[in-house]
Amino acid sequence: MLGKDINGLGPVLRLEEEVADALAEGRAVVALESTIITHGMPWPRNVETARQVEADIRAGGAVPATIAALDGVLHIGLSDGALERLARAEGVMKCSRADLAIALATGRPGSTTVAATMMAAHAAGIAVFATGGIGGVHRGAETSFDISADLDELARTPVCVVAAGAKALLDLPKTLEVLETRGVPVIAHGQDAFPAFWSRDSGLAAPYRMDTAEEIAELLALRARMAGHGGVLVANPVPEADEIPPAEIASVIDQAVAEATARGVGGKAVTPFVLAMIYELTRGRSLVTNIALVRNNARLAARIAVALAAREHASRTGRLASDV
Ligand code: PSU
Ligand code: MN
Repeated sequence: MLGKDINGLGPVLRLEEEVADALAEGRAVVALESTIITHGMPWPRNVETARQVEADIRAGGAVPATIAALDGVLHIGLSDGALERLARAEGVMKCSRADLAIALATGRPGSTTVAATMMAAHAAGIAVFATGGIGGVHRGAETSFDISADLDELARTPVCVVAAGAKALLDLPKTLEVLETRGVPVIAHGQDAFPAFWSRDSGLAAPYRMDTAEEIAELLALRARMAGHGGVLVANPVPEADEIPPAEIASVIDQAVAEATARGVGGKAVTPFVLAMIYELTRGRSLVTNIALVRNNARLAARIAVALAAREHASRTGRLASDV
């Protein structure tokens, strides 16, 4: 079925039937990105994780919608066969905002980053999105100007992104500064510190803290009424049992970033290169942590989407006086 023509993406948008039904009935839906599948994890752990994350969202009472560009169509929800094809494919385009139309126009397979997934989710009418970590301001950005388009997308597109903060391979203080400048609320879930992907504590305070999905849903409902509002970043720390403490991961990250610089790896290739290198250096432990944190984010995103759907239902049926 074709989606609504929001942002002009309507003609190329295809909502999987289950996703379309859930949206039409006002049930909870959680969007999922696909760059983590094609560029973030090795085969076959990538497809296993993608399936597991979808199952986690279902267990939380929401419908998963993994997003990718295939054959010139922007899919909102992938069949299991399409998911596996994407996970196995070589040469998939990593699509951020700048690349999405190219993948769609040429028919090349494209996986979506946080930025492109937000665009697609919003066009389809999905308000909540789970991922691993967002892109941000890279170390040395003062000379390289390498700042992920994820930050601009968070500023402009009204989707709630649930992530385990940002990877410590980025410059986290600068990332938080840019998010503030661009008007993006950053909320740590269940703790005061901004999490750093593999580690629970970046050593930086998050601007805000919320402890329940209901509180976050209330914020989203309120923000949805504000003109020109953009996204919200919910920073959810990796479960304690799965974290790699900052002291252990720091030297590995430094080594991987130094190697990327020495080999002249730049632009879109930086994050995949550094992630692969960290995987080697930690002998796979970084991947175990990565999988655990994505699943943890999927569970929280499902709770937020369920709380949001319940609120919207209540406001339609007039049960919440504040919403009438
Ligand atoms: N998290 C991972 N692996 C990834 C990414 C995040 O564990 O590959 C991806 C996300 O899709 C994110 C993107 O949006 O990296 C950021 O890339 P860039 O810095 O080029 O914008
Ligand atoms: Mn970049």
